[in-house]
Amino acid sequence: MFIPQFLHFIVLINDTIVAVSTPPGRGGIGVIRISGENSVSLARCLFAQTDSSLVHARASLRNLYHPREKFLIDQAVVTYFQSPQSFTGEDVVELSCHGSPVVLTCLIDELLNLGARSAEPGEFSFRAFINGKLDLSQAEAINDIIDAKTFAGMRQAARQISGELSFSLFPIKGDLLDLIVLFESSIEFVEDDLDNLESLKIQQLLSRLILSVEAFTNSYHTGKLLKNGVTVTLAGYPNVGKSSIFNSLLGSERAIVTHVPGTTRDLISETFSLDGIPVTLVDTAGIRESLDIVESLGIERTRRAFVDTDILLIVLEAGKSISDDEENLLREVAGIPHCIVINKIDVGENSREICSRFEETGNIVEVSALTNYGINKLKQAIIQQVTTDLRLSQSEVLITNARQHDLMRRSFDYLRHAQVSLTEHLGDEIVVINLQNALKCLDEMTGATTVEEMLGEIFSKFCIGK
Ligand SMILES: Nc1nc2c(ncn2[C@@H]2O[C@H](COP(=O)(O)OP(=O)(O)OP(=O)(O)O)[C@@H](O)[C@H]2O)c(=O)[nH]1
Ligand SMILES: [Mg+2]
Repeated sequence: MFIPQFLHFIVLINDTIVAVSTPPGRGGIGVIRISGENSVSLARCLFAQTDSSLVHARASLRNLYHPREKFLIDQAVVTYFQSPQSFTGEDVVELSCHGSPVVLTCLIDELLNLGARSAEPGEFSFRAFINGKLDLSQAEAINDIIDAKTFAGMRQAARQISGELSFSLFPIKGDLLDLIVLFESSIEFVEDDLDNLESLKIQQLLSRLILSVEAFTNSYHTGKLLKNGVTVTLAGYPNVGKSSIFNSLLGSERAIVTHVPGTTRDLISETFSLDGIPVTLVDTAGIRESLDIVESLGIERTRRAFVDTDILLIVLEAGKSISDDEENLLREVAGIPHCIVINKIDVGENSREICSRFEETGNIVEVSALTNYGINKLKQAIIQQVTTDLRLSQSEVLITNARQHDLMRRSFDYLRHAQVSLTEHLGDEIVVINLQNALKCLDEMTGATTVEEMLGEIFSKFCIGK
């Protein structure tokens, strides 16, 4: 029978799986994880016959032997977790060996010979989900914490692993369920028509629910930011000091700086962390009319970089008025969130023209890349541009992936439809269908109701051994 890739491990859930859970290569320790009903008997094939039996949640130092040829392979700390008190909910044995690829490969080969199967990517977490040890948002957060690029991203993922997202959804789902029951009973028992007071209460409850779901939906902006970060691109006329600012922000002499206009020809990008947010900073070729073929190609790339950026830092030079080229650039990027950076403030005054021109928007920062004056202020301006309320990331549980966001947004839409149907008296049946759909979306967030195809997609993104 042909089994689609994503259903492979769903079908073969009863066998015992094995994988190396630590990264490839040499290291202090390499961990082999075995999960399934034969875990203990498989592990015991590696022990000396006289070795004592495994005790739940106790680590013990053991010699591991080749099962057929009986030579010693390694000494390892062996830990056993008895079903259901394990990560996967099944019997799990972990062999913490020396981190040698040869040792690990030899042991894995022998465990496979003895009848274990190589785990698929994410299969340990999938089994934990199937056995009720984790809900879907917790399982996704395991991947997030492994992939976390920043401290803030790690904190968010840790909160989701502990189940905070699911926990925050409970009251919303509870209220939604109450509403559904109320409407269903009013449909079933016509004489139980809702009186005015009850109608008002329902309207209020529905408005509250909409606000809560909307807040979750909107939190994706910050959640995505903490997880994936932002792209910040420097733009401006040649020689205004873009590469110098690039280096100052990074705190390293990454880009070449000279007094020759047109020094930077290609895009240069580096990633750094700004208050816990991963920032990809891009230096570009200065924009001007150029007959030089290399410079023109660089300018073309600069323009393409504008499309992919989240924020532009438009660099102007202190003491100079805005040139025609700069006017064109300002027009070109008018729709992109940006911040005006006046560089070389050590040698020139910020011109009155620039001050009055950008006074309204307020996003001007004066810096000197030469002396580092104003660079911290520029960092703050970037953060402010990125998110108006970073405190949110510290105090709230956020939606951090596209799947969760899509479900939240759909739930929000259904609730709004329910509200409109209610105010326009389109009938209780229509209201209740919308409420049920809204609840279904929230259930899918944690995997209470999820199609198999979706499960395959989520878990296949995990690495092997997780
Ligand atoms: N006095 C002063 N000079 C600066 C400052 N920032 C940069 N410069 C000088 O300005 C010149 C150009 O600097 P770059 O950083 O290469 O300018 P750029 O905008 O990257 O130039 P292109 O790559 O040609 O587009 C260099 O000689 C820098 O030393 C500053 O804040 N003050
Ligand atoms: Mg440059």
